[in-house]
Amino acid sequence: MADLPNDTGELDVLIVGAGLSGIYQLYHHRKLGHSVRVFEAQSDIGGTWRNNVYPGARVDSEFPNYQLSMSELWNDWTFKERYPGWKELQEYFHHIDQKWNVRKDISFNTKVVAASFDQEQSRWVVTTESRLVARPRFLVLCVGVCSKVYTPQFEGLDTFGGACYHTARWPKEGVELKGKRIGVIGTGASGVQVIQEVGPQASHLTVFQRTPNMALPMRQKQLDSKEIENQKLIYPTIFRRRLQTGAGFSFDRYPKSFDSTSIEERILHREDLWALGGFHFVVSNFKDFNTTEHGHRETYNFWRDRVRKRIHDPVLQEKLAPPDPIHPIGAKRLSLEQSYYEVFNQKNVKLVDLNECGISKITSKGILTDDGTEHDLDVLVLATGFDSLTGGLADLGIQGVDGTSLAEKWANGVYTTFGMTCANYPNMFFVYGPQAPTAYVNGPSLIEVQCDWVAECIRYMKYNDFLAIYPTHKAEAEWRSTIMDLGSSFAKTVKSSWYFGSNIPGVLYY
Ligand code: N01
Repeated sequence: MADLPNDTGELDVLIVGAGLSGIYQLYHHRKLGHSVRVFEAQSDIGGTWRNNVYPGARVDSEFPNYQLSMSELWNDWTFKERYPGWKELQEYFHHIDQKWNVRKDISFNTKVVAASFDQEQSRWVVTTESRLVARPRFLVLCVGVCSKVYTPQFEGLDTFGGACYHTARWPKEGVELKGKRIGVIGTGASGVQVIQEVGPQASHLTVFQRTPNMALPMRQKQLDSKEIENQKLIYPTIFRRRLQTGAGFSFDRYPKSFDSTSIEERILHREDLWALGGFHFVVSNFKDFNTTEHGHRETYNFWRDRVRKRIHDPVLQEKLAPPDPIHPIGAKRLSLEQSYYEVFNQKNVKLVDLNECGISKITSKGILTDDGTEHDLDVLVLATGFDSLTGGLADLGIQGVDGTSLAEKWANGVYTTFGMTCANYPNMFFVYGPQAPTAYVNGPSLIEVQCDWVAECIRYMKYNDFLAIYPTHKAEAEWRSTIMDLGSSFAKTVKSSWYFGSNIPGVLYY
């Protein structure tokens, strides 16, 4: 059988997905001497960073946090920017491959379409689009949160005569945007990045905004390689520290509470965070800044006033940085920006507030809004996000031992244990998925914690000749209740957020 180690397709472990988590999981099983294979739907490694190659795409996690912690990877690798872009991240993946030769254990262009558990043999039977069949004892799903793109059902989308791209399906060879009339729908992390990048190139840019983004200054900079070599002396400490903090970064909340601090200390601390840039403004804020009403308000007002100073037009100030917070800080993903707000001062850039005037339909020439205006476009960019938390997993066609698919199991709300396993799905694990800290933390930190646990669990199962492991329904119900208690107050305050699955019509996460 092509691409599998033997004719029966039997393996100890099958991993689905060759992004950072899939590769790190592979590393573990090789070390443990397990027979292991990775099935990857795309034609190369990199996962999210293979697909998200839209103009301006870069990671929002500050250097050196966004990388794996093993010294064999970082001792001769140096990022060049504080927030590396997609090209540099792809180079990082190639560096990993040079070190570990991961490609030899990966079947590319191999999309999993069905899987069920053979209880007699205690093995998964996994089928791919090309009819390859693998029979692993353990199935580890590493498909990430960006594998299933979300394109809203705009009327007439297929009639558009220009070029139309979702940010996560951007052509690898790039797109000529200079001098074009460009429309961008969506102002999430992808929208902010693409808008600030294409604004200066376009002959005209129209931004269709539904919810303003609370974007923070990135303060991007080039890194000095000599400085980094010195910093490497403390990398082990940094990587251990990121496992001890709330958001998986090497920095954490300010240990003082908002109310116990003088107004002077509050002002000076916020100024420091603002100058540092990035997520420091929220992650290193007072420990109760968003749980006390006045702490939250003071923080929001600071952000709003700083942003408004950068926008010339008072109407645009209101729309991009509204007088009052639209939802609690952190209930939706904040973004990092470099010149996002200045772009709206350009004469060739227009903001359409979809709350005042919605999209009526897409026409052959562009976008028709409810007020009868037709916005003519050459290029339409859909920065409309992903069916993030459950979409990629549910799409794999996996059936539990009761014959229920994951999509059916989660149709009335998501049930997992620890966001990593499911009742009725023996020997199946997932990483960076729903009901885990996924949305709230630095990716590699969580990936290492979860992958270490999964690999150790599989090692223990094999060592003790245990046949199957799965959680009970009671454990799932308890975990769901814990998650609901943690997130439901936030979830109720936002209309749509991928953090709660509520960005996808019909998906019931909460
Ligand atoms: O997607 P999103 P994203 N009509 O879901 C709008 C990771 N990531 O691709 O806010 C009009 O956040 C929607 O409006 P609203 C990262 O974890 C990371 O930007 O729902 N508009 C919103 O503005 C990130 O959080 C990086 O009102 C519609 C936008 O589309 C996650 O991926 C870079 C609409 C979607 O925003 C997702 O980010 C890229 C409709 N029908 C991605 N439907 C970095 O690290 C949706 N929208 C930098």
